[in-house]
Amino acid sequence: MLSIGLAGKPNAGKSTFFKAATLADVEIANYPFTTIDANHGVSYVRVKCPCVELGIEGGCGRCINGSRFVPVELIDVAGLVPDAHLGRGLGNEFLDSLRLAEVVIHVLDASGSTDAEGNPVGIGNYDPLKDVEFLKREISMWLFGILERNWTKLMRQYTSEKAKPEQIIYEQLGGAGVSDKDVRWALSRMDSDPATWSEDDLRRFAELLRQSSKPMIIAANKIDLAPRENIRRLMELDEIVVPVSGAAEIALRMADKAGVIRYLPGDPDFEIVGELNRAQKAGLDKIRVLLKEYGSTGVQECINRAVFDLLDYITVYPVEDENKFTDRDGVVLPDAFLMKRGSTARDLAYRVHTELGESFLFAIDARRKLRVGEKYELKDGDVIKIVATK
Ligand SMILES: Nc1nc2c(ncn2[C@@H]2O[C@H](COP(=O)(O)OP(=O)(O)O)[C@@H](O)[C@H]2O)c(=O)[nH]1
Ligand SMILES: [Mg+2]
Repeated sequence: MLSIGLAGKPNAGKSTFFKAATLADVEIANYPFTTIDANHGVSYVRVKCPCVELGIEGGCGRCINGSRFVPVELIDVAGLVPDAHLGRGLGNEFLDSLRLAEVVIHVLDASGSTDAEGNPVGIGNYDPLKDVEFLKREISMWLFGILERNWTKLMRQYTSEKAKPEQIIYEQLGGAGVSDKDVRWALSRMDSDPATWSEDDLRRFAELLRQSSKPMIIAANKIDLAPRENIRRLMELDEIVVPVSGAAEIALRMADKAGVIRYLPGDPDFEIVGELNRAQKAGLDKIRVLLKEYGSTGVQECINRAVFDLLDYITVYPVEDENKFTDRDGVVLPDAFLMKRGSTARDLAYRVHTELGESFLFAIDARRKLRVGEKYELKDGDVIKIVATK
């Protein structure tokens, strides 16, 4: 499953975001579990289910009024402080939990009520823009540390054994969730031979590796408290910045679970359907004002933008019956797979089952009833039947 890391300084709101994003109603969670352990949970991207466009009567049973929730893993990385890569505040241990993450949501306290170390200082007394660069630096310096530890040895291997630098570097970084593609991309942006690099060059290289292997989106959290000026300045940055209130999202999901409102994660509004006391009503009224201003609480938007905008994934639906859009047992659109844009029909076959990948003959684009070959590039929302020799 695709992994998303939540990182940031202490008290920025990571655990609140984590709790909100992993608190799923039974209807949404057509996945067996939502909590893996205290820091690993299951969240969902929200996509438009093809069953609506395909005109499937009565819907597919796997979506809620056309909204489909596809599971992703969320990791709550404990708070990082400046110089975490040097081991400050248990830094390295926490950085290591980012190994699995393909993308990072930087949860940032946009209200300016916590200082660089996460200590409370009162709203507006710290400039949240100062936090934007710190996390990037910690992650790239963590990667730098892994490389630097063995750099001399690695370069000796490279020059004496004529081994390929991308291979040596990739092996050294293997555990940090850096792909060979990331290494090749970063190398292509350096203008000299690795054997001649200074320490500064190696730092620059580590930062390139970070950009490629741990791209980052900013969750400008606590918008319910934040001075509007802070949000405006954050939105002007050359980054993906999403205004967020993790606290509001928790309140809405709990109220939905309790049956007093109807709300789907990511919705721009909610409907009151149960009895509310005065305090609950006042709390929800405040949240409604926030939703009107920002369009949503931002939690779902962060997950979606991380997966679809930053990582460039698409959603694909394998079926066995291209006319009824079902599996063998008649379940309509049983599975939704997140795959990298550029993936092919054969990649999908492998994803369903190794055997299906190996015995692949051709595929059928079920929407167009069109036969396509192994190299066919999957499109977002494709419904595909794989035909194999066995
Ligand atoms: N007002 C408000 N408070 C929040 C929000 N998110 C988190 N908090 C509060 O900020 C504090 C730190 O939150 P927590 O999730 O524990 O931060 P972490 O250390 O990053 O995991 C707690 O008191 C939360 O209730 C939010 O969206 N709005
Ligand atoms: Mg926490």
